[in-house]
Formats: sequence, C-alpha cells, structure tokens
Amino acid sequence: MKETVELQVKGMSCEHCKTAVEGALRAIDGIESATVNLDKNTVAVTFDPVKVDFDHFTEAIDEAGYELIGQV
Ligand SMILES: [Cu+2]
Repeated sequence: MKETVELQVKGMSCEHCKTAVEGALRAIDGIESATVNLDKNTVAVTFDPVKVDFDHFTEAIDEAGYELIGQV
C-alpha cells in the first residue's frame, strides 16, 4: 500500500536544489518517487509506509542541505 504526501521544504531555489532534494529522497529504500515543485516549495513523495516514515524525509532533506518544514 503506497501513500503520497506533499512536504513543505525551505531553501530550494533552482534546478540544482530540485535535483538534490529529489535525489536524496529517491535514494531511500521504500520511496517510490519524489517530485519537487519549485514554485510552491514543495515535494510530493510517494512511499511505502511500512519502510519509510517522516523521520526519513527529515533526515534526507537535512543531509541534502534543506529544511523540512512540515506536511502541506
Ligand atoms: Cu538551487
């Protein structure tokens, strides 16, 4: 069973940021897709809730150099 959430991320400004955040999230086992919307400063994440939780999102986004504000 897959779930999709939309997350508010602080600090993304260009295509590089988009690629960095999407790449960091997609690298996690259990995350199926991650798509950044630069206009809205959000990333839509489709994931397996058995394998992945909010802490994984926070950690991956933080390691990429951005800040997860919360769920939209
Ligand atoms: Cu950038």
